[in-house]
This record gives sequence, C-alpha cells and structure tokens, in this order.
Amino acid sequence: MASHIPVSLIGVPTDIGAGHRGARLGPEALRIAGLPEALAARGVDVRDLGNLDGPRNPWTAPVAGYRHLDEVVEWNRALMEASLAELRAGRLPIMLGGDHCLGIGSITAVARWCREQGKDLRVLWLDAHSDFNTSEVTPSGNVHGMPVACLCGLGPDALTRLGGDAPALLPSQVRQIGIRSVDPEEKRLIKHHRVDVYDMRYIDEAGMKRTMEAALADLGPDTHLHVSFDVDFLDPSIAPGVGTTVPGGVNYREAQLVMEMIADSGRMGSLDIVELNPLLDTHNATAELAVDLVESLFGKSTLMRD
Ligand code: EXY
Ligand code: MN
Ligand code: MN
Ligand code: MN
Repeated sequence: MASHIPVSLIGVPTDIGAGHRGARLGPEALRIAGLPEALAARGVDVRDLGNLDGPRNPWTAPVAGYRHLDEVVEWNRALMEASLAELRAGRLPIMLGGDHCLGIGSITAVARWCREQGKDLRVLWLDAHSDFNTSEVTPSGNVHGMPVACLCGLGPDALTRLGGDAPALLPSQVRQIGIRSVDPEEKRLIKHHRVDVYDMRYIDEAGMKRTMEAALADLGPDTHLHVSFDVDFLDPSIAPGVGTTVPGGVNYREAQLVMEMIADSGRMGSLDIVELNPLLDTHNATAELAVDLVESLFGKSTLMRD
C-alpha cells in the first residue's frame, strides 16, 4: 500500500457563499458516509479536527454585488489559518465544505505555504462552473461563483489580499475540468485571463485520459497539487445532492479515472470537498460517492495491476 502523508480533516459548516442553504451540513454528511474510516483503511494517519466556527448565514440580498461579504471574509480567514497550521505541521489538509467560496481561504493558505517552501503550486478545479465572476458581472452576488477570480486578484481587497499583498494565484496555475456552465461576462474574463479550461466538449472529444494527461502535464518534483473538488462536477444522475446541478457532467467511470490519475501523479498535497448539500441528497448517496472518489484519490483501485 502506498504511504501517504498524514491527513487533517477540517470541517467548515457554512453555506455563506451559496444560493441555496444546506451545504453547511456537508461536513457531517461526509463523516457519516465514512470518510475518516475510509482514509484510515487506506493506511492514512487521519486526524479529524472537527468543525470551524463562524458567523451564521443572514440570508440577505447582495450589497454592491456581494452577498454576505463580511461573513464570507470571516469564514475564509478562519479556514486559511487552520489550513496553514496543518500544512506547516507537515499534514495534508482536507477541507470538508461548505460552499465553494471557501476555496479562497483554503487555496490562499496553500499558496502561502508553497511560497514559504519554494514549491510550485498547481490547482485542479473540478467543477461544472468556472467560478470566475466578479461583483460587476455576477448574476447572483453569490461568492461561491467568484473564488477563482478572487484568488487571481479580481475581487474585493478583503478576499484578494487575505494572505498578504500579492494575489494567491496566477491564472496560469489553474486547470479547470468538467466545466459546462459559464455566464457570458464570466466567459469573457476567463478568456482574457487565459485560464486553462477543459470543458465537457473537450472531454467528450479527447476522452478523460487525454484530458487528464494534459491537465497534469509538466508537474515537477516540487509541484504541490491542490485539488478543489466541487461535487457538482459530477453528473446529477449520480450526484443529486448539490444546489447547482448542471446536466451533462462527468460520469462514474470518468470521475474514478480523474481521481486515479491524480493519485498516480503522487503530487496531491491538499484537497477541498465542497458544495455537497445533504438536504438535496437521496439517502446520503452523493456523500458516499464523494467518499468513494476520495478513496481513489488516496490510491484505492480495482485494477489488476494493484
Ligand atoms: N455562475 C453562477 C453564479 O455566479 O451565480 C453559478 C455559480 C455556482 C457556483 C457553483 C458552486 O460552483
Ligand atoms: Mn464551484
Ligand atoms: Mn459548481
Ligand atoms: Mn474508489
């Protein structure tokens, strides 16, 4: 069995950036689906740090293009600090969301740590959405539609400067996979900033194997791979428990191959699991599927070559 660096689970029970309430229940659903035990069964030293605390969701309308900006900042600051402490302790943080606005805190921590260590950071963004809106172009004001833009320096100072002076990421460090819902002005921004997007049309034409080979090309020995797994990446027929389902997503075997090829790279150093909404799920099936896929990220495979 492959050896792994020790893992810390950080629950972040909030839907502060989402357009539906319920993702705040995601961390418990993942635990009930057996995430800690599944990792332990892979031989991983896993420590569950429990849940972070933060402001309640006031469920108010957008102000100047953002819903709940102050609360979004507070949750992300707490997460950044918690993740950075685990990285500095030599552990691999798994963030149990929570909605995808939390990618800002999680990845800002990873970017700071990579700077401290002189490592290259690459982010794999597994999602139906590009999450590259800004307050000027967002159709909703929901910050879970904005984290990649914020990480690349487009957004309010309180989020783009969460980790210090420089933005956490350059657009060239991001690879997006599974994309099939992008707002018109968001698409213009994505193209302008040249984010590397492997959308569903690309996957249909090239197949998942070639897609992942392209997305994982040129990883070096010093590359830290952060995987940000939005559960709506998956097709809604297998993953109904999300607030923003988009048809035509990644199927079961494709998703397994994605995770297996990431595991084969040996470079994953941090992970987000976000947007799981147990209120919309059927008998926790989406949470169980997420756990199954995380097992594959940690090297579980049904292949004979094992
Ligand atoms: N693009 C839409 C918006 O900005 O409101 C929907 C965003 C959904 C984001 C989901 C979680 O990845
Ligand atoms: Mn997302
Ligand atoms: Mn999404
Ligand atoms: Mn598996």
